[in-house]
Amino acid sequence: MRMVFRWYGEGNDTVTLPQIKQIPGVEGIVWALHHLPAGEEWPMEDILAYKKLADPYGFHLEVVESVNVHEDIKLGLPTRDRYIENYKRTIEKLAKVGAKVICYNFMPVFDWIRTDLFKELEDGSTALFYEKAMVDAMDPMDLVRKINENPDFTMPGWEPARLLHLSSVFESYKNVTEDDLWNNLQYFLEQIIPVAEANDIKMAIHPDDPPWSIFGLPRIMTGPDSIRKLLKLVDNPYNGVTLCSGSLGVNPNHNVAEMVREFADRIPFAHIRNVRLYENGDFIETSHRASDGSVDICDIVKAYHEKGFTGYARPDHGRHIWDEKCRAGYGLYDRALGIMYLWGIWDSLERTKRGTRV
Ligand SMILES: [Mn+2]
Repeated sequence: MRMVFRWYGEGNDTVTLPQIKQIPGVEGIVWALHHLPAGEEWPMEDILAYKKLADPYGFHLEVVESVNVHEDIKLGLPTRDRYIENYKRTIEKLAKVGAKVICYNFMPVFDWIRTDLFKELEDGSTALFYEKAMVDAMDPMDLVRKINENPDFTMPGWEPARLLHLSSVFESYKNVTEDDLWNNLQYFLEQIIPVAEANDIKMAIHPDDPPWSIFGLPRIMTGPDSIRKLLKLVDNPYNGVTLCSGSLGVNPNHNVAEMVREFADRIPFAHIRNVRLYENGDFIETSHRASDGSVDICDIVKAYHEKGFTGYARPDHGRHIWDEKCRAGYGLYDRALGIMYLWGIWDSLERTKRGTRV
């Protein structure tokens, strides 16, 4: 397990590289050029500027999250070919700074959805919260307004430019079915995977968050059946999954550890975090500790360990604790605690396996 930590870049993150350097066992940053709209080819000079920031700390740039997929590709519009070409050129450039994994998603319109970014937990910390009844009853434009009331940072997937055109994008999806979305994903992957393979970069799709349809939009990366289908769509080791225990874990029927055991050799990147589910379908993100949430983090780490996992892992999100002011879900403290919990499980498994000191 190779630990990495998401960082949004200079002036775009409250956490600093010197701070990340002091979290035990973090070897690289998970990064992206967040200022670019989806679909654009990433300029080499911007990529190199990022490398220049990471180099003094010895952090590698092997995990990129995300290179976003342009809406026209998801919609299967004729204009998609231009954006797919840009994507290929970006892959080639990323290979030049040592990228090994590109995380992306194929969710229409919205990236992740929550109804409260700072919901208070019993201990006074706050965390990302999803109220099912509210989303079910909500006009998506209300959600956009709500998100825009927190203008401190632009959120990945929620860029203002993108939200501006929301109603027209919604309109475009009116007649797009799940099958259409699968076909469009296949078209994309059939072109992208050979380029990824030639550049030794694994493509790792992130499951939908939450893994079900919202606002009547089709969603296809929702559980083990979709992962099986995805892996066969283009059956190549460079076509893989970012297995996110937090996204997949909000469906009480999902056993994420079993998914690790089934798909291990096609998981180049693991997102490992916990979430607490309520009977009414609501959920809140919790500490990583297994007993604090509904997802068995111990068994998930055990499954990775059994499989001899050598891919990358990140603690994904954390709560906001100790009065930290930070991006929602992306503070320093709780993610650092999460990493130490994951290492604690991993190291003890490693010691048991070797029957000796780690
Ligand atoms: Mn995730």
